[in-house]
Amino acid sequence: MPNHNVIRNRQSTTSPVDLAQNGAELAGLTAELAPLYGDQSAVQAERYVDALTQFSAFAGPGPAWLFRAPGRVNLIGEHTDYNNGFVMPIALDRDILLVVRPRRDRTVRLANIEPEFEQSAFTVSEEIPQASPGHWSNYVRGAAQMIARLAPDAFTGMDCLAVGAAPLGLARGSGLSSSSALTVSATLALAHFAGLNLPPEQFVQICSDAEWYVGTRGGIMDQFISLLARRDHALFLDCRPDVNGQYATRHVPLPAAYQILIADSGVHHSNVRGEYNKRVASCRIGVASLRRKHPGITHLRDVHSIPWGELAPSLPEQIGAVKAATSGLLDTDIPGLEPADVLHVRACCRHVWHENHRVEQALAALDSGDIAAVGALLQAAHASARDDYAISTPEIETLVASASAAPGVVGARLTGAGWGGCVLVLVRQEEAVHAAGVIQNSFLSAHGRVPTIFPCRTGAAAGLVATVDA
Ligand code: NG1
Repeated sequence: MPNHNVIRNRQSTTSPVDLAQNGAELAGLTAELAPLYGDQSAVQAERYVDALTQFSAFAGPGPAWLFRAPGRVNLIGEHTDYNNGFVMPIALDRDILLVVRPRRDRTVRLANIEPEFEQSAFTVSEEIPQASPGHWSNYVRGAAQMIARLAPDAFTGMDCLAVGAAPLGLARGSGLSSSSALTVSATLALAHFAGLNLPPEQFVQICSDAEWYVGTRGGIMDQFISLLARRDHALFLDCRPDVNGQYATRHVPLPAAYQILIADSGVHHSNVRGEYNKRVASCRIGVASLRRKHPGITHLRDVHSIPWGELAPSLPEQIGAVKAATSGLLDTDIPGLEPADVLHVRACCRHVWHENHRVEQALAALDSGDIAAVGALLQAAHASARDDYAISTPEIETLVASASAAPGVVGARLTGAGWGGCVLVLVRQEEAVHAAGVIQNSFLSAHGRVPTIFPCRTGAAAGLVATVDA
């Protein structure tokens, strides 16, 4: 279980308010946060102090535990994780921070530093009812239910203040995985207080199950990169476990002469989403259709080495949700799927099959330093996400088109689930600022506002940061 404890049990008697007013203390905290945040640690120290101040107003003075989990951007490999395929995410230095204190009465009390996210409370059990659909507390409820099922007697409760990074660009639905960062940090806290020391594979599965509780039939990419992040590296992850339930991973150094920019379209999807689950359904129907010729396969990944041209004729171009269910091609309940939905099975499978190959090719190109090839793969991945997976939007298209034409840019693509969110731009270091200006101007002309663009600074893995007095 990750445990950074960079601020080693800061048991000073200094209150957060004193800390904020005491320049020397703040400088000390900044230094202690440097291993996690590098040149952003002064800003982060202020964020931490603010968090502790608000936590003591919420829960009263006393000890507090600080857990954090990073957001992520995905270099390449979109919608492949739940097909047991390949992905290559990068952890961001933008994270979700939880300030927590355990309770003994099986109650979880939740507050959020952003006032638009209302407070919530629930009793811990193996069947925790959801708050209203889309309520932020559902991610913590899901995590608590999973931990309670695993250790029914160990877990008690907690007071918890969530500190998002929305002002830092980690808004919900931005495709930077803030929902998983919340789920991972909550699971870290809950497992910690339940005395559970879980292996990464099991931890990741619990987090993923917690997101299924919320409603998204997602994969394991976000949770893995959160746990295994390494500075200045992407993570190549094979989402198909081996016979022992282990996953193959490899840290891949990012090319030093290049910068990744993240351009936020400002259009944010809700993570409880029928459109996402429709794509999941299309892939499952694809597998069921292919099973007639290739019995025993469970995921699209299992036909990775069979040429696409041989697979395509077995896949329906499209099929209605009702027909898929009555003909036995879709045997599980998928939240958000409506009887009138039409599923574009062949195009979805075509995206996934090719995207898996693109991730492998991108890994080889990064290994050999062929950045032009990486850029071409990013462009191809975007075209496939737009044309075959149908997850782009006009705002995303403006960002990708203007980035692709900007000087020094080698490739740009939609990153994350889609339907808005962010675009990743790979650009030569020295031209990054200029390219960002070009993209912002084009977007302003097309949509009447300036999009946020920020450099991707890699972040550290999720974990317990410190225990402190709040
Ligand atoms: P976003 O929406 O970017 O956080 C979602 C899924 C991922 C993956 C990507 C698409 C969850 C928690 N996250 O990520 O697993 O499928 O879409 O590649 O479901």
